[in-house]
Amino acid sequence: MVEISCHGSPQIVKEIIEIFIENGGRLAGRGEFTKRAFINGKLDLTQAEAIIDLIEAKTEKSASSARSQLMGELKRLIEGIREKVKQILMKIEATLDFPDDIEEIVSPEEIKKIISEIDDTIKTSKYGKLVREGISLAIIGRPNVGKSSLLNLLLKDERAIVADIPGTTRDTIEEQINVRGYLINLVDTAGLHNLEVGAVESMGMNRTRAAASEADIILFVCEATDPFNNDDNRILSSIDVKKAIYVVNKTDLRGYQAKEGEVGLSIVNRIGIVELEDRIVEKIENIVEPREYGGINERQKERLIVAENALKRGAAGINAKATLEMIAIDIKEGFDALGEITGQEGTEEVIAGIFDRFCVGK
Ligand SMILES: Nc1nc2c(ncn2[C@@H]2O[C@H](COP(=O)(O)OP(=O)(O)OP(=O)(O)O)[C@@H](O)[C@H]2O)c(=O)[nH]1
Ligand SMILES: [Mg+2]
Repeated sequence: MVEISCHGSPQIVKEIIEIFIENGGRLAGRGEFTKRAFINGKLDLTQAEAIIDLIEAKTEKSASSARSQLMGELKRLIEGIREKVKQILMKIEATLDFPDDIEEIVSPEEIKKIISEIDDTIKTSKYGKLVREGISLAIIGRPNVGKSSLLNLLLKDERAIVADIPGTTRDTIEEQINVRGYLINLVDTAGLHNLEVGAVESMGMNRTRAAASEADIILFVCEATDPFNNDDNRILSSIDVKKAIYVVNKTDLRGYQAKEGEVGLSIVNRIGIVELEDRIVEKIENIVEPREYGGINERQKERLIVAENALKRGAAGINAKATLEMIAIDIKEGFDALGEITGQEGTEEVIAGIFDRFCVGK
């Protein structure tokens, strides 16, 4: 390996690269260095994927999840499960020529234990999705209650226009924020009301309704001067209140005693923010069980489901006294699917797909 230190001007770098290429060198491909580490057995596929996760990590929790996967946490887990499947497969294969009562060789309970281990791992995909993609949180309420002010406050930036005119926000505004290490996709929306509206405002309100139904969490905002009035209640009846955190804003205008399950807020006086964050975190941790370390990604989840289903068929086969060959086919399918997670099995295509997500130089 040769490392070149040169002056940083693009022209000098370009000329040096050209000299190398003229002499038989070539530019590295996407993720080529990581791919080589994978091919040489220094990393498995889950660790290679963790490198992308780490590069893309936007919050502490995203980074620590990626780091634990990079250290081989998931690799060891999957290899452990796969080893157990292999033991079963070997037992079946060893007795293929001496057909005996299959239940004496492998019990369905043994397979069920593995299935439940796989199931536990699949459950971590919720946390995996949270740390990779974030959780969606929509700010919903009637016009002028301070929704955009709340977005700006949480974002610590004057992103959205705030004005004392109902109907200021026409379109949804999306931004990512970090609340105590959790990645949140925050959506500010157009205020919902029942008055005559023009075409643009009505399109905006349709987007609000879509945002409310897609959100994992809804910040329902109303005003301390007139909290939970008919308009508020009409909105509340149109959303899934299980997802809602009730926020009563503008408590500076009129003293408001927040009831159980409500957060009193004054955005102008910056009062109630810590409590609001507490509620958001609480809500997230109700939806997704917090974990010390990583959750699996969509690819890994899909392969685990394939493995789980194959093993279920294998266990059913044993119960139904199917032939050893038939049972072995199912168990082997499970074994292979697990191997595709770590990259011990699998096509060049899958592997190429993973490294294509890298940038050059990684
Ligand atoms: N007194 C007081 N005024 C506030 C507070 N929060 C927001 N406001 C004011 O309320 C008005 C409306 O705020 P916005 O954030 O634009 O309200 P909105 O809910 O986004 O309104 P639409 O986009 O029209 O639906 C602005 O004049 C804000 O300055 C608060 O805590 N106290
Ligand atoms: Mg607004």
